[in-house]
Amino acid sequence: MKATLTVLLTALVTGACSQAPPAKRYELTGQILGIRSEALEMLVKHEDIKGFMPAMTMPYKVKDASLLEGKAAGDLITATLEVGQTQGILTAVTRTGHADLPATPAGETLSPMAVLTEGSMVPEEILFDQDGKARPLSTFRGYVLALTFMYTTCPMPDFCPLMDRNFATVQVALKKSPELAHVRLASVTIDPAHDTAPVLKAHAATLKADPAIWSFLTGDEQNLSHFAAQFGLSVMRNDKDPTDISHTLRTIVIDPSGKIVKTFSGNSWTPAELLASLKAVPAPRH
Ligand SMILES: [Cu+2]
Repeated sequence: MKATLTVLLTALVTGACSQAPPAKRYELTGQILGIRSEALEMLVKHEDIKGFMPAMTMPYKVKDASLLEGKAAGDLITATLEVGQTQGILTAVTRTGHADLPATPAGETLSPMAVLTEGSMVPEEILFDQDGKARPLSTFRGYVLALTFMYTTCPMPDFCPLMDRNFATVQVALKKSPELAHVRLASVTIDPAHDTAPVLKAHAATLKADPAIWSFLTGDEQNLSHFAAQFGLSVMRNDKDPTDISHTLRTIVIDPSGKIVKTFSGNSWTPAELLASLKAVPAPRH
């Protein structure tokens, strides 16, 4: 018995050190709403993925260009979603038919209001931090701020969890760079109903977020959706299922006067790129 346990433990430890855990595979059924060949990406509106995530509309990377061949917006598909440690990717895509596109195209094109451009002032927004303290956006004036959007239960490792990992990497760099002591990070939840202050506080702890540098912010759901939309971020909620949130990504660099310096779309930006853009903003004079 003891020997068996030792063998088992050794196997577990060796396995953990030598290789990443195997990717999990899920079958997905849905419709292609758009294709970006150059990014090896398709926007898919899919049904529930049993055991993984609710019905959503999201961009997915495909493993290689051949999977996009002969596919067009409107195609009905079945596909295999392979979810590893850091990303989810489609490894097989089969066309099963074709249907008209939904009347309202989802995803990047859906932007219900004018998007703030670089150089415009970020409007005031009342937010609350992970301690439940009011944190109006204007309290970040005088700092260079990187702000992103996420939610703690996002199931896609290369979406919100990637934003968290990138910010964690940037925080490590900030701590080593006294010349960047005026930089702050803020992660704003798009799921305030679930992501209350205590939930955000626990989430921040798992990421080793230093509250002096990195805040997690929540607020009123409607206000937050409106706030996020101003940066071009689309959030679509399923009225019947609160866990079903389809969304895009935006990360914004804001200067000490409250002006937008740069907007990163999607998930392909790197911590080094964000750091470079934070460094390029002149430090505030005190
Ligand atoms: Cu997400």
